[in-house]
Amino acid sequence: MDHDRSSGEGVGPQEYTLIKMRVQELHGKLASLAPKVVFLIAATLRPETMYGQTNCWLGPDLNYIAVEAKNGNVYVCTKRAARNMVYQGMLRVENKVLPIVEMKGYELMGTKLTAPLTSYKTIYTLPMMTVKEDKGTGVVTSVPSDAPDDFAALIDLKNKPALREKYGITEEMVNVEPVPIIDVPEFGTLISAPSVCQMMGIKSQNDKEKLVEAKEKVYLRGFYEGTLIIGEFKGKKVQEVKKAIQEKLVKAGEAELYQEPEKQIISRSGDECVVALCDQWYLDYGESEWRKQVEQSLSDLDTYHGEVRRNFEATIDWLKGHTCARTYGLGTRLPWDEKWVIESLVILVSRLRK
Ligand code: A2H
Repeated sequence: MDHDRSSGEGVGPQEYTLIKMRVQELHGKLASLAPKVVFLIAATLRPETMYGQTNCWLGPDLNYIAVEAKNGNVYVCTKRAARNMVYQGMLRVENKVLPIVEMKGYELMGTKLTAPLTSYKTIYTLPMMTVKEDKGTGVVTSVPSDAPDDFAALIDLKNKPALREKYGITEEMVNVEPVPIIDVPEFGTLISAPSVCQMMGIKSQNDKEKLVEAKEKVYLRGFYEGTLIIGEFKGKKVQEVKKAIQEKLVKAGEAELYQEPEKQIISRSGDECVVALCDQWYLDYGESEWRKQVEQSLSDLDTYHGEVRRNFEATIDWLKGHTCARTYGLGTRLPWDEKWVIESLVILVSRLRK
């Protein structure tokens, strides 16, 4: 809860779609996992772009672990992501991270993967220097047609043989081209990310400032004005089909939903907080009968100022389920489920009502 945090007050959960990229052959550090099915799981906010995947990014110097998923498969991701997953019922063992294998990103470079929706039968893991350990799973799927970061990192590898050599990457592994998947009116028939990068003179992933600007341009246009030009949802607006594509991937067992704090949250005991899926009691503020009564009361009330009335109306409109109980602290026990204590602010409201 907010008052248990030493930093990160008000920070909420961020949902990602985890794309399951199956490892085709288990070599090196992953060899001991056979005969299990192993996936690198990439966190994305844009599941509708998966038609355009050309490769997978790992941070070469980041630490990764392999953990057993609930369904018996093995997932590869950062320890931090696994720590969120064990509290969301996604892994075999709950509430504790049990790594089966630990490895550095560079030990996984050049791994052959099978990814959903893309027309490339095999995609490879490649190094990207800007992959963050404290975001998503540390595994990033690459869609160079629609993500300037992905495009810039890919041209770096194509243009720099020394960089490829350092990580054992062959020319064949980077012999991929951005796939046109989303049509954006302003860019005409050009593919968004490559054309914006070219216009802005972006030549490498080191052009950090320009990349920030390019990203804003491409993402906003792609999301609000884009139309898919490939696959089952061809001809539909990106905004309208994003959810349907996400659901389709999840149903087919090709993706999972995952959440983590949208920014770092540290508890008063000094721990990094996770998003946990918990049982919880809610006050059903959105219930239509209750709402009608509240609206009636408000209409009978003299608020003295229109602004006050509008604030009440907006809040009544927005409030739906609101958590109302906690497991510790001072307070009154919930009469029908005594392991819970009624949240103190809720008591305050009921006293005010009296
Ligand atoms: B997105 P936000 Cl086509 N380090 O997926 C760096 N970047 C990471 C990451 C990490 N650890 N984990 C995820 N990401 C990327 C596709 C995509 C994405 C497209 C267009 C935009 C876009 C293909 N790459 O992101 O900071 C992933 O790239 C736009 C923001 O949580 C993920 O979605 O907003 C996105 O960053 C999440 O970034």
